[in-house]
Parts: sequence; structure tokens; C-alpha cells
Amino acid sequence: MTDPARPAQALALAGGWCWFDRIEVLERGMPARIIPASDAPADVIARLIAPRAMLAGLALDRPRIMGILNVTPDSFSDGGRFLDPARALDQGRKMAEDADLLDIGGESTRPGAPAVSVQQEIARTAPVIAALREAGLALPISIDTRKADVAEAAMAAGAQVVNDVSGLVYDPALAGLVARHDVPVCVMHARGTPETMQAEADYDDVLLDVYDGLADCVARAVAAGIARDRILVDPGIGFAKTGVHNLALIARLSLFHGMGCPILLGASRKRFIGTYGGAEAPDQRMPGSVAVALAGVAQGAQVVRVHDVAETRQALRVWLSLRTAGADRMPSQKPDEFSQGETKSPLGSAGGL
Ligand code: HH2
Repeated sequence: MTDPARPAQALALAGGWCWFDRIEVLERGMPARIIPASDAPADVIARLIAPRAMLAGLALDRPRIMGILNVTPDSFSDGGRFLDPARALDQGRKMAEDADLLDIGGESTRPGAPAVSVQQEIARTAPVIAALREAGLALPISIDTRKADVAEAAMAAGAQVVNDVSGLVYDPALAGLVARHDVPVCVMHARGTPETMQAEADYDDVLLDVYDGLADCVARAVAAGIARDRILVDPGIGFAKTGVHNLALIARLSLFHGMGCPILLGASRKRFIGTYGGAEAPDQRMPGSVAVALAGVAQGAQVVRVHDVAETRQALRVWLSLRTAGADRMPSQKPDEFSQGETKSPLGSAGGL
């Protein structure tokens, strides 16, 4: 919940901007039921309330915007626009004005996309990361790859987060590399490969199947020596999912806080936004993408991965200002440090909001 009318006994979710005083219990084959938070097992509550660790120097007690920069000829929405390194550099610098971190990718993972060779993926991504660093960009950079060699080259060039859409399945060497470098990693739920995944969009219970799949990813990461507080989880919107699956996952995204890890939501300009929003072309899907990002933030998602960084930043600022307005009418509630910052300075700085 984000309503300013917050009951005194409510608990802060993940040390952030949402609160809760009840829990919806989802079980396979059973109707959902709601219980008071005070009836939930202590270990569940502990995972839900624990403040999340910093992400490459970014505190996650406020929503963070990850700007997407695809250095590819064929990404579904910005393919070809930033393949030229000079253009990629310009776009990265522009996005850095409003983003908290950048996600650089050199291989499209849209449904049906063919795999790209390691050499080609490195040649697309590492020079752009190095150029962004040479240009003085200080914000964290994440490398969007399934491959250890690509991640290694990106880290040598200045990236310090790994984002793997295969959830550490595709390349068995990636988890060990992440562990050795002790960097944060986002594990995303997917099935199959981009070429095959849409045939695997079949679930008994999409929320619980994706939850269990992500729990396996987290267990795999921990078994490889990655510290649990270095892991972000992502339900993988559009990866082996139909539009109905995507809506179900976003509508109950807060379920994933139960894993005790920060949540990353990547829905920007994806097909279901066109379907439900009536926008055929990906570059017409900004308003729907902003709506979904806010829906995620309203459930406490710590990171939203977006193409339209400036528009998302503006929407977030206004949303956060509305959320904090009126909180001071609650006698039992002291505005937290974050809310005070928002109230005093709704425009904030690039690092905050
Ligand atoms: N989606 C895409 C790529 N990487 N990473 C995470 N963690 N979550 C996502 O939802 C996600 C992702 C696909 O989007 P995009 O990068 O815009 O397109 P393409 O794969 O065609 O380059």
C-alpha cells in the first residue's frame, strides 16, 4: 500500500516507501485469502520488511530508474538507432540526466531473435561502456547479457552490475564470474531461448510457477557463491508469457518481495502494452509503459527498466509528491527521511528524486 492513511501498526515493506498490514496468501488450487500481517510466520515477515542492500551504491529505499540502451540492429523498439557507437554515447549521456543506472545490451532477446556471437556482442557493448566512462559518466552501468565473456569485457570497461535474462541458466560460467567479482546480478524468469520461448508460455499457476522458477535462480546463484543480498529478481515480462500472464504478474508483483530480494520490472514498450493500450508501434507505447512502471512502483518494485527515462522520471516525481502529500495529517506517523526529502524538494536531484 502507498496510501497516506497508514495504520499505526503497519509495517514498512523492504525498508522502502510502501507499507502493509495484511498479506494475501496464494496456494496452488486454492482461492486466495487475506490474513493480518500479525498472523504471518516470522520468517516471512522478516523477508518482507528487511531493508534491501544498496545496488552499486544506490540506496533502494526509493524507486530507481534503469535506462535501456540497446546497441543492436534488431531490438524490438530501439533496434538500429544506437548501433553506431557515437549515437549510443549521445543517448547514454542524455539518459544519464534522468536515470539512476543504465542497462547496456548487445543482443536482442525479443521473441524469435537469433543468438549473437560473443565477439560481436563484446564489440557492440564494451566500447560504448568505456566511452561512457571516458565521458565522465559516474552512474552505475549494468550489462544485459547471458554470457560470461561479454559480462567480463563489460566489467573491464566499467560496468558493475550484471543483468541476465536467462536467470544464470544459459552460460554455466556466468554465475561463477559474478561471484568472483562480487557484483550485483539481476536474475530474470524465462523459459527456453528467445527463439523458442513463446511456445513455452503455458503455466499451471503463472504467479507461483514464476515465483518457484525465480527461487531456483536465486538458489543457483547462492550455490555458485553469490551473496543473497547481491541478487535482484525479475518476473520476466514478455519472456515465455502471454499478455494475460504479463497482466497477472504485474497485478500481483508484490508477491516477489517474499523472496527478500529487490524487484526489477521490465515492461517498457512491450507488446502487451500495445495490445491493452491500443498502440501498434513500440515507439507509441510510452504512456502505457509509464502507467505500468507506476503500477510496479506502487507495489514497491525497486527498479523499473525503461526506454523513456525522462517521461518516467517526471511521472515518478509527481506520483511520489502525491503519495507524500497529506502524510503529516496522520498523528501516528512521522514522515520518513525519504518522504521529507520529497516534500521539501519534489524536483530532487538526479541521484534522488
Ligand atoms: N527485457 C528485455 C531485455 N532485457 N532484462 C531484464 N532484467 N528484464 C526485462 O524485462 C528485460 C531485460 C527486452 O527488452 P529490450 O531490451 O527493450 O529489447 P530487445 O531484447 O529486443 O533488445
